[in-house]
Order: sequence, then C-alpha cells, then structure tokens
Amino acid sequence: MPPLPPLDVDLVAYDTAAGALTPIAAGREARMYVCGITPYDATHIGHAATYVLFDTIHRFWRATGRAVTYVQNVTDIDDPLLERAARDGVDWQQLAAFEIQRFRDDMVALRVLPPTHLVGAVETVGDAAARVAQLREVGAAYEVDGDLYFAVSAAARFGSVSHLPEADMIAISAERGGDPDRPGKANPVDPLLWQAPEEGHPSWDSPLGPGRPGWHIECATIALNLLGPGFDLQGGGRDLVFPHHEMSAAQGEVLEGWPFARHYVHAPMVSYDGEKMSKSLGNLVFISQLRESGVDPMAVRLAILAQSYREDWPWTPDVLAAAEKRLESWRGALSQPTGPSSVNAVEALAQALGSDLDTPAALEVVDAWVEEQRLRGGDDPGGPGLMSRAIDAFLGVA
Ligand code: 5CA
Ligand code: ZN
Repeated sequence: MPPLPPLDVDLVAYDTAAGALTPIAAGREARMYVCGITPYDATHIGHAATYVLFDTIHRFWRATGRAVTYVQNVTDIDDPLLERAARDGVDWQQLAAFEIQRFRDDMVALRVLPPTHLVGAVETVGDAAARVAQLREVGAAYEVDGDLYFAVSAAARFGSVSHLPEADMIAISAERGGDPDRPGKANPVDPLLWQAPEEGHPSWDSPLGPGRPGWHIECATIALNLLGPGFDLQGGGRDLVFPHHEMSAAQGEVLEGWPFARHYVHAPMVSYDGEKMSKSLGNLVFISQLRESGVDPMAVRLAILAQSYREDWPWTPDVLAAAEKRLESWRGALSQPTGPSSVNAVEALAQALGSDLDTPAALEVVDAWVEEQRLRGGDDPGGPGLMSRAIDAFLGVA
C-alpha cells in the first residue's frame, strides 16, 4: 500500500441482513471473512469481480488507517471437485493444488492483496469435526442413516440473513447443494454437518467416526477460529446468501452466540451470454485466458470497478474496450512531470468509495482530474504522484 495523507472516512455499505445501508467497521480494526473458491476449474470474471469487490473494501480500510484481519477459505474438498477429478482421471488433490495456484496467479495479476489467512477445508477437517461435536453436545445435531445434520430449529435467529420464506428456502437449498427431500430430516432445509464415508470418496478419522464435514460448518469453523464471533463482515457472491451464509450464521449462533458476523455484504452476479456465469453452465470467460491473450489485467480490474456492486451485470467486449481506453488516458495523464493539484480529488475518491462503495463515481473523480490535465495541465509537481498513489492504494490499479 503506497503511503497517503491521513483520510478520515468511514465505510457505509449495503448490508443484506439489515436490508439497509450501514456503517461497517467504523473503529480502528476490521475483521472480514470472504468465501473463497472451490478449486476445480479456472477463475472466471464472476469470481474475479467478487474478489475485486472485497479487495476494494480491504484496501479502503487500510488506506483509511485501519488494521485489517482478512480471512478467506478454499473449499478444497467438495463433490464438484471430486466429480471433475473423476471425469478427467486426475487425483482430486492434484487438481485442487493446480487450480489454487492458478487462482493465486490470477489474483496477483489483478493486484488483489492477499488475505491475512487463506485456509483450506482439508486442513480444517479436525477443527470442523470438533465444532460438529460441540453442536451435537448441545443437541443441535441429529443422525440420519449415519450422517449428522444440523437442526436449524436450534438457532433462534435462523432466517435473519436471507429473510426468505420457508418455501423459497426449500426450493433454493435443493439447487445449491442441499437435500430437502431426504427422508428422516427434522426440517427439509437442515444441512449436513458430517457425512459418513462414501465408496471411492476421501474420508477422515475423527471422534465423530470417519467421514468429512459439510460445507457450511467448514466456513463457520474457519471464521470463528480465526476471527471470533461478531466479526465485522461476512462476504461472498449473492448466490451464497442462502443457504450458505444463513447456515454458517445459524451454526455460529449455536456455537458462540449472536451475531456470527455483524454485517453481510454480497457481490452481484456477473452474467455472460444472458445467464449467470457459472462452472455448471459453462458460459465462462477465464482471467487466465484473458491474460494469455495479452489483455492488461489492469483493464480487467478497471472494467469490474466501473460496475456498481448493487446490481448484477453482464460481461461484454464493450465493457473491456471502455476500460482499456480509460486505462490508456489515465496512464497518459499520470506520466506527466506536473499536473493539477490532486489533494481534493483524492479526498473525493475516498468519499465516493466510503459512500456505498461507489466505484463508478470514484472512477469519474479520476476521469475529471485526467480531463483537467489533458485540457489545461497544471504546475503542481506532486499532482500526478499523489493521484497515482491514491489510484494504486484505493483502486489497486497500477
Ligand atoms: N467455495 C464456495 C464458497 S465457501 C464457492 O462458492 N466457491 S465458487 O468457486 O463457486 O465461488 C467463489 C466465489 O465467487 C463465491 O463468493 C461466489 O459467490 C462467487 N461467484 C460465483 N459465480 C459468480 C458470478 N457469476 N458472478 C459473481 N460472483 C460469482
Ligand atoms: Zn463459504
């Protein structure tokens, strides 16, 4: 992070659970958990947009003088990963290791600052088993044919993240990894906590018996163990609001009390060819492919930042072309030895980001300074330097 003059600005953003704009981490410290990748395929623009959004929050907090603890997981054991490994005849651990490295390379290229802790599900199995045992001891877990389920009825605040009606919860859980139709469950939406070993799938020994943890308890365990309850922000794409973030919060409530997270911020879904970009649909634009074809990763980052995080948006060639043009004009204006003073522009840039992460407005602040430089120039020798450092620190654009 390049040094900047002190900027006294707080972040206000849209909290999904509150359904309103809310100040987030107004104090000196900020603790954030963001749901990471399932490493069975390359990082696409949708993933990248989500991690750039939370990187913008991370950078904002650091540039405004806060100490940040940022935790991100990697779901390095999951059904889609095992299915892809089996389809391609490769070892699932090798597939995960390869895709994790590719993800990290993509994030470095996009200048996404690394989280404080990047934690795999596999290395968390023992801790997750201990958390499941804790849930069982307090009566929040029950068995169905050898598998352990979480009883959402044990969490008084269940529903407070998504506020969805029960029928919608059941329908969505069927689409996103749940098993609402399985006989023997107390509530159709109750999620798996511990899955008994299956033929041909990996399993781990634990005091619960052999098996592997469910998805939600993995994230709840990592967040509670590294951040503690009541951390400032739970993040991820909107597709994780239910069941994933609802279930992690409910399990966290039973384990360590309410709130699990104080605030929930969700990234919009990026679509391509008219549908949500997703590994299962196959309508993908990969960051690694763009890089290989010679696209400047900074243009990809600017293309993402030109979108509002409050609405889903489509990736198109025009979005990228506009960002490439903008990047060129910024670099031209910043490479001059002098320019207009940028003190007020940097303040306005920080204000725009603090006001509901308004990245399109932040880019327009820079555009205005660049236009002034182009039309009239300026004789401030510190103008371009301060502007470059602020663009680097807040926007991650070199
Ligand atoms: N490993 C889990 C989270 S614990 C998972 O959802 N992995 S993922 O690889 O499917 O997605 C990684 C992140 O990208 C998640 O935060 C997800 O919400 C987000 N994401 C997935 N598809 C899109 C998309 N089309 N647009 C924006 N974000 C997306
Ligand atoms: Zn997660």
